[in-house]
Amino acid sequence: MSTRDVGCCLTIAGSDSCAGAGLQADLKTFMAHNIHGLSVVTVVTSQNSLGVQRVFGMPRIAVEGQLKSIIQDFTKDIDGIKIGVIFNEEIITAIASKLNEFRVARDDVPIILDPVIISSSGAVLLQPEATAQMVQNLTPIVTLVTPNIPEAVYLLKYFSVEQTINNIDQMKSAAKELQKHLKCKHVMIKGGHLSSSNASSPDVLYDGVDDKHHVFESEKISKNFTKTVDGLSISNWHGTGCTMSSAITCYMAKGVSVSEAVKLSKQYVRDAMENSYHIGGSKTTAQLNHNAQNKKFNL
Ligand code: PXL
Repeated sequence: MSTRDVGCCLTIAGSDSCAGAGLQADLKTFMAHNIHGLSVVTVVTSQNSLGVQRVFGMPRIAVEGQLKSIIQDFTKDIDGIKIGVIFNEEIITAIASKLNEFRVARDDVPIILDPVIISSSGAVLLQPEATAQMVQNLTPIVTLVTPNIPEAVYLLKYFSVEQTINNIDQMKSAAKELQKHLKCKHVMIKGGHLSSSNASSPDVLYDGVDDKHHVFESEKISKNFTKTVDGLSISNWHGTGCTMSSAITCYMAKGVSVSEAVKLSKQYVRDAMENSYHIGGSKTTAQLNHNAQNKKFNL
């Protein structure tokens, strides 16, 4: 971290036209943490509160061009990097080659990958044939990978590990197994999809450097947990995964340990959910409030 009092993080992610997820969620999260956000666009999605209608991947040259401009000018400024939607082989190749260049000068910068595979409405955000490229060239240079349960199951299956994840013990073994195969430093599995009857949503971190598990318990942040927002019974908060991984990026950029960063980011997401509001046609989806800390200044 430099002596300036504003941090600087980069998000390499997809654009969400309703600005609840993707790079828009990342930039809001960065700003709420007093961090200047840089952004590289990988895909442009057409979406609204009802779902994702279209996904347009950027050409490789466009991703490379953005990263080249950022690296040329901001290499010494960047404190953390978050990666979201990476979509296809050519985009992953561009990201991996440019980040390898960046890492020659800055191998101290934490890189957090949220392995987004499919949107809640079913749109493909990682083409199946691109998984190989991701695990060969990208995850080995990543500090922390943050799958949710379906993503963890999908990735384990790619490595021929057939595992169901229904409880904390299975989350623990899955996180450790994934860390070994993905060759990243740490894996954190988000428990929002855990099909348990209780209201707990545990996240499990496997710290591959210290060979240690950390379990973070909290009230459920998931589809089964409903809350009344603006008179509607809300069961879905769009962009919680993006927000959590970008909040972790902020805390790690500030020099906080990976386990402390996960704990703090859970609280940030919780506050944004508690203060959420409703727009658009969906009767079950609310928007995260990234301004929760400043609510008292609202007019
Ligand atoms: O929430 C995952 C996600 C990330 N990034 C973009 C998305 C979505 C889900 O729809 O559209 C751009």
